[in-house]
Amino acid sequence: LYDPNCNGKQVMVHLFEWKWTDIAAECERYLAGAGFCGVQVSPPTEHVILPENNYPWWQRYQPVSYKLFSRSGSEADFVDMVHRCNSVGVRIYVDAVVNHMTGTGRSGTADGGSTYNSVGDARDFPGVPYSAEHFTPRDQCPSGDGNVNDYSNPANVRNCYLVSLTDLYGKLDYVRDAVAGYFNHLIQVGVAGIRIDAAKHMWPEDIAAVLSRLNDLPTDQGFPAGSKFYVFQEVIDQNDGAIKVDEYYDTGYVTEFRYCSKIAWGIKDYGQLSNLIDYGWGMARSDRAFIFTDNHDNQRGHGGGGNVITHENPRDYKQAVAYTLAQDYGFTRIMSSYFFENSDQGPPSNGGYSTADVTINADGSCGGGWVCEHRWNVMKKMVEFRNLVAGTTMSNYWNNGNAVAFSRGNQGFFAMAKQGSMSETLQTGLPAGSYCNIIDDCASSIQVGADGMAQVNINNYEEPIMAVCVGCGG
Ligand code: LAG
Ligand code: CA
Repeated sequence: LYDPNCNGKQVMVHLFEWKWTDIAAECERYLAGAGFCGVQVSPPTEHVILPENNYPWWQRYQPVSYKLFSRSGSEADFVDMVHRCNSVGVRIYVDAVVNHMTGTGRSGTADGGSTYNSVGDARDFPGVPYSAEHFTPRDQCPSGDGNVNDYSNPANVRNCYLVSLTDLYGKLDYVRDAVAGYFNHLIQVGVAGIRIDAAKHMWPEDIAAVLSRLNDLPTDQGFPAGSKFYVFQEVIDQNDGAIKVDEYYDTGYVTEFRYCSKIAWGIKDYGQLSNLIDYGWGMARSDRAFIFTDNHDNQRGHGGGGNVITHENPRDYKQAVAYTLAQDYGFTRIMSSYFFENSDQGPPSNGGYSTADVTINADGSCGGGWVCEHRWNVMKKMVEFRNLVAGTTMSNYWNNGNAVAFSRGNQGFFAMAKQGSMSETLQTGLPAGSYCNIIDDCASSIQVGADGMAQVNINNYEEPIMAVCVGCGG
């Protein structure tokens, strides 16, 4: 439940809207070598198709059945991806949408062939199958129009319809069995874990009841006997309502959205980095916190939005991700995006509904509208750093408001300078020796004396970051 099942590796990447064929190739050609734990993939289930909205990315958050057929590919493609990624030691984590089915008032046939009808009182999803009695009864929802509109009341948040999405009645054994059946199918294929979408809108005991029905992970996909599904739950707790992240600790990790605001603030004002993790704010304890600088929602103003740093500001973004991976709080995910002009826009396409391939340029960057932050040199090097220093704590913390530095046990040392330069004599915590900066591909280095002190110089406006470690880099 709490182990991502990736042999101690520390960083997941969300390949938002990528096709299964591209993810399989990315595992083999890049992620395995770069030391990634695994990939969060977009929802793999059959979903509504919305030409009238120009096939927005969010159509995949309106499932029609648990058949593995989506805009990212067929079940055969999905299985092939999971197997190929597992065989190079990169795990797959599914974005699981199980709080609800489609929005109300929708009907049609999904891409895997299942029909759906949520018009009027109809709640027909024969592909599962679900029908009207499997949705939360109206009298359980204390809101005037049946939609979530009062975050101070848990029954409102969890029993009403989230943006008019037909809400599954998680109290029922039938619904629990259906959702567990979907998850056990993923497990049998070799998926290592899930993000539970909209977990805040589900009762923790309903999630627990589903998880209690799950099988162990299959040994034929390289999981040690007795391995459990890794679970991280999307709970947006910004100290703005009745639902708190700690209600979900027994059922897995929780997304810590306050970290997104905190790191954005810290990059703007380095002084704030000193108290980045603020348990007074109610931030999740480290061994339950699932953290990220931005996600597919808040990078485009959805899911509550917020003040976050994204790839659109590369200089700040590199600092935000570097700091996130350097410090010791939480389990980390990095975002891999596509460029967009409006917040509904779907992924790069071949016209209409068909998602375009990810193209890889000769220099290793991506083309065709894909940003591929995870391929930026700083990100790749910091993944190496985080894996290497795993298990050590931060110490020798130094921060003068313009530059910051700290060590990770006696394994690593990190420094960052907001204005692009710094020159300080600092305690590195490292054994004596010469260490090169992996961020600039070892163009610069530091000499650590017998007392652990070193002269730390940074002179690089675009990437004002230093990361050195025992046994990394050149
Ligand atoms: C999540 N977290 O709790 C996802 O991270 C978030 O991306 C999902 O919303 C949400 N839960 C439901 O799974 C996304 C979009 C919404 C979109 C929804 C369903 O952010 O904008 O709603 O997916 O596709 C759309 C329309 C709404 C409409 C609704 C139902 O924007 O206006 O009411 O569909 O028809
Ligand atoms: Ca609900």
